[in-house]
Amino acid sequence: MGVKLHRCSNLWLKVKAHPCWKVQKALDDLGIEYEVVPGPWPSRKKRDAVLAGTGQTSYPAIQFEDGRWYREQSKDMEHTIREGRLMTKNVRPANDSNPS
Ligand SMILES: N[C@@H](CCC(=O)N[C@@H](CS)C(=O)NCC(=O)O)C(=O)O
Repeated sequence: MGVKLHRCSNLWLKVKAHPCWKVQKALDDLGIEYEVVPGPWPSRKKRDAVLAGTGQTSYPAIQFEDGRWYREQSKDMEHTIREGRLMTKNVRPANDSNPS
């Protein structure tokens, strides 16, 4: 199934300057399988999932299959994806004291 792309619901806005599209296009270009999870727009208050996962309310954000999340500025996320480093973002920190 791949990763989940949590993004805004303006799915029609496909221009480079649009943060969500920038990241979605990079996933497309790299052939990374993903599921789009459109969030509520514009209400930040209803963004419970992305807030719980990333500690903030902006999109886009990526959720890995094991439930971990990745969120940076969209331009940095794009670079990460295009450089083939997306999966390196799904590494549990060395000091994580709650392994499962
Ligand atoms: N500088 C941020 C901007 C992110 C951003 O504005 N995302 C939009 C969706 S495309 C959003 O969540 N806007 C509404 C909000 O911030 O509540 C980035 O590039 O990641």
